[in-house]
Amino acid sequence: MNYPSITLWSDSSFISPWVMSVYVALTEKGIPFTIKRINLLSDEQTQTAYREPSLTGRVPLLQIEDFFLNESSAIEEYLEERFPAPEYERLYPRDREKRARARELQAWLRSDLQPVRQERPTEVLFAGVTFPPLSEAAERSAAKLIHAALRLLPEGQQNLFSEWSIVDIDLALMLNRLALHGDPLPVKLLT
Ligand SMILES: N[C@@H](CCC(=O)N[C@@H](CS)C(=O)NCC(=O)O)C(=O)O
Repeated sequence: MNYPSITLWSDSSFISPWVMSVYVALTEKGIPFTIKRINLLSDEQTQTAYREPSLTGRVPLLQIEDFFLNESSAIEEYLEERFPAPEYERLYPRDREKRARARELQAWLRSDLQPVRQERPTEVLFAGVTFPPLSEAAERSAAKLIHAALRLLPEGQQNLFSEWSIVDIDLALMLNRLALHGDPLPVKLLT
């Protein structure tokens, strides 16, 4: 197969969960790609080259030939259409309603739970950094996350939708902000 030239742009420290999600999506699809790193704060020359084609100036940014796309879940939906199952690994559930639920969860994980994201940043995941105990707001936010995860995860299963999907990665990354920090989680979510 003649693959198009694909580049995934990441932050230079590899601490973006959204870059990781797209990295997993590309890897699961089995498509060859290269990674370019950008120092979002200081590397002016790279920033200029990066910012022009990027709509949002954020990472991840996917480049396929001369097409550029930001926003991790939009990238994943695009990859799913462009490299569809069964030839390539499926990223989203087969079933329509489960697929809708998966998109719902992706949108929610990317837009809500700000206190957890602030007080348990991804340095917890990728650098083992520890932070002060959760504030009340973060406790409430964590409780919402736990409630949703318990409700969605079927008993005795490791995947949300009875088959692997990219949303398993997104949810695991969010839960691991708490788990790897030693914040309490129900046993069902730890195993
Ligand atoms: N909703 C976006 C979030 C992207 C995002 O927040 N990226 C951060 C790194 S984790 C970033 O680029 N921050 C630098 C900036 O906003 O200028 C996605 O899912 O791709």
